Amino acid sequence: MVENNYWNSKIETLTKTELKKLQLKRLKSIVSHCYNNSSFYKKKFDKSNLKPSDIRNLADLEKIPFTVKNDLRDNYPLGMKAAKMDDLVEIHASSGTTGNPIIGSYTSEDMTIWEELMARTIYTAGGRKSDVLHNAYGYGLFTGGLGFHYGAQKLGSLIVPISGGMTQKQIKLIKDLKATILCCTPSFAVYLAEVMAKQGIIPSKDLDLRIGLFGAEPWSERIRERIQKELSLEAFDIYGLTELFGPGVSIECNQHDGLHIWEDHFLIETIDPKTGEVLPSGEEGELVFTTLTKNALPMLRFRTRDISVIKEEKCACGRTHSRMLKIRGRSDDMLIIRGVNVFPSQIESVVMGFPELATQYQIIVDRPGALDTFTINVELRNLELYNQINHEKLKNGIKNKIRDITSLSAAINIVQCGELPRSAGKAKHVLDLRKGKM
Ligand code: DLL
Repeated sequence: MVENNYWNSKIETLTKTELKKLQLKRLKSIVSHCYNNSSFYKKKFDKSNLKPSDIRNLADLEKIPFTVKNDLRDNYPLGMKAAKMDDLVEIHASSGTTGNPIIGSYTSEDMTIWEELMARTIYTAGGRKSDVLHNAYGYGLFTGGLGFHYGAQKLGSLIVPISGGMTQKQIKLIKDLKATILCCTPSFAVYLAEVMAKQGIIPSKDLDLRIGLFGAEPWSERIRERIQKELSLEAFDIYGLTELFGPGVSIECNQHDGLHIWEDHFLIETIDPKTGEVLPSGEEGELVFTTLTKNALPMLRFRTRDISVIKEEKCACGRTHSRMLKIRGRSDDMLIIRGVNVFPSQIESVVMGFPELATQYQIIVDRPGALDTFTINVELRNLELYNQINHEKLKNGIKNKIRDITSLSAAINIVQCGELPRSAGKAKHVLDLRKGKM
């Protein structure tokens, strides 16, 4: 690989020893920053009888307690921040386990780092200044749209900030502006391919797409093959989460043999999701990240719930930063529907708010074509209600509440009292029929 294929060759090809030295320096500094500026972390450290000076080498990381999604929820909206309110310049958000979203906050220094990370990420997948980047990730609170936007601008590419939806317009602009990079969820890419095929568009002849940057939800090698063939482009997996800036935590290089994690900004561990025990690299487990450079909302040992395997060996592309294999699944019950994180408990809280409904409910997610379908079966509290209530009004009431919380439109089915399956053991509220179709 030639030198100019790196965004920052000095950083991307550091030896492991140099990388570890940099990580330790940054770890010590971020731990002190957390202790001195975040009451949340100070309390956590004090409770464990830990002082920043106890972190002397990378192995000492294990002394620090984990941070979990619930910490962010419990400290909603900005209770975990480690910067002054006045120094915050932006926030992003994703769904939490209840009605409260998870808020990620950024100082202007954080924004500069994120923009640089995203530029490096797009560059690693082959994106260059001369590219036209069609960005169909959602703009707004979601980190996807703006994350790509900032990175592409740093790179100097032409960005088309179309956001999600408007499929016809997307296709028209991809064609007319000669987009070369497509950024969207993999399921939207499949959908675009389907609509294009119906319109008689042949991507290899009619379009200029050459690269796709797909992430925000799990996707398989089967989907990759399909997208590559149907859209005539090279598909790259990109990973990230709101708690760790957003997209730009890791990306595949042209070897497509795992996603390089930017280890100058993140420390990575894999743990046994049941016991919390740290696993040797190469073993499958839950990914745990420590941010080394984030100021507003640093994450010390953040449990992602995402299951993967870490490969430490140097990649054939020349980069030394470790790789994570494609996400294998999650260790909690979070669903990702059309790229949006949804917890069954969010749906439950809506159902429980309607006195006409029983406590039974069922969430059915499927992917009959390219896009996810999202159906909620709810059951009436007693038999008499069936003829007494206005079904349409109740359905719309539930639908609107679900949309408020998840931003998704769900199909609601009201069934008669006693119709939904009961279980003797753990209630099974979720039927994810997408498995095997992805
Ligand atoms: O989905 C950030 C992102 C935007 C990544 C655009 C890539 C592209 P959240 O909404 O906070 O952030 O959701 C984070 O999505 O914990 C994973 O479970 C899942 N996820 C993200 N990327 C991937 C991926 C964005 N490439 C959660 N493969 C994470 C599998 C992914 N799952």
